[in-house]
Amino acid sequence: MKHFTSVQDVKNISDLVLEAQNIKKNPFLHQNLGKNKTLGLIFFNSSLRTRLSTQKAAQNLGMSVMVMNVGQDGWQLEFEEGAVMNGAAAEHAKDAIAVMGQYCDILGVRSFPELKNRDLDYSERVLNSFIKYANVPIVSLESATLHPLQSLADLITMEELKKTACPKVVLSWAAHPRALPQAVPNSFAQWVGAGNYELVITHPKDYELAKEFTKNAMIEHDQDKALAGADFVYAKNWSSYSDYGKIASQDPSWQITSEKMKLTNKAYFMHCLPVRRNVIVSDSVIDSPQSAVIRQAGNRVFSAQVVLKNLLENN
Ligand code: SN0
Repeated sequence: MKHFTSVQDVKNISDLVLEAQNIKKNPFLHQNLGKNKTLGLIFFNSSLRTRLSTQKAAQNLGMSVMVMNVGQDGWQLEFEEGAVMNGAAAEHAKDAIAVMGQYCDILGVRSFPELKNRDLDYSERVLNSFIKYANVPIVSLESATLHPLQSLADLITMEELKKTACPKVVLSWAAHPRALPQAVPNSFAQWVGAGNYELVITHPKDYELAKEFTKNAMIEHDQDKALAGADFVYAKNWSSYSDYGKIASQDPSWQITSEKMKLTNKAYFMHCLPVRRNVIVSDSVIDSPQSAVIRQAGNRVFSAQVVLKNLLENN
């Protein structure tokens, strides 16, 4: 593994999940692997779980960590090649990123999409600038289109909880007051689609995700039909991909409630968090014993740790 930005950077998903499970059993086994190595975590956007879990994972490997909120504390960066920099941006990304690479052995970066220009967001300009200019391994901490550390933690969680060899996993859209990225659902569909699961995605019309990520999924617009017999229900809002970045529906009936969970095979409820309670999911579901959200968040440490371990060993 040279960088970690999508499932495509992983040779064998089940081996990686198994290795993460072994790390979970013995998190301090490799506490000297990262000695004298520095991880830089660069945030263009807010974070709670990603920041803390990745920091903890690095500490478990003996690394030291530097965190910077470039969105707030840094110079405004220019990403355009050849720009005449007489505007608001004080520094070109290629200079700033090359400098960060001088201080760090691995860099993690979070850069959400702007949800205005689809081609620009899906070109992953910020993430790819880090890969191009940092000269060190790059870990995506959620890019414009994908959130691989979350998806890996989701797979670790489902492998812990599954009761059958090939569980039915339902990714359900739910309404939200704001326009959110497609990164979490794209990434979840990509990872689950590559594993041993039956994946069904349910959403209102006009919420189709980019086909490149959902090719191994069945799309079912009737949420009740989709939920029937599910072993895992993964709720998430996303904004429209076709009418890019827009909210196409505010229909509250997509909320995951106890009634809907009754249609499933005593499914576990999953969400990446942060979640809008009683909008995306009712308190009765997220506070029930079937809720896996805290376990998922806990597994973020081992998802980050297995990735950092591999990057330290191979670079
Ligand atoms: C982000 C998203 O990609 O949907 C991060 C999830 C890990 N979520 C949000 O921005 C939620 C913001 C809100 O107002 O609920």
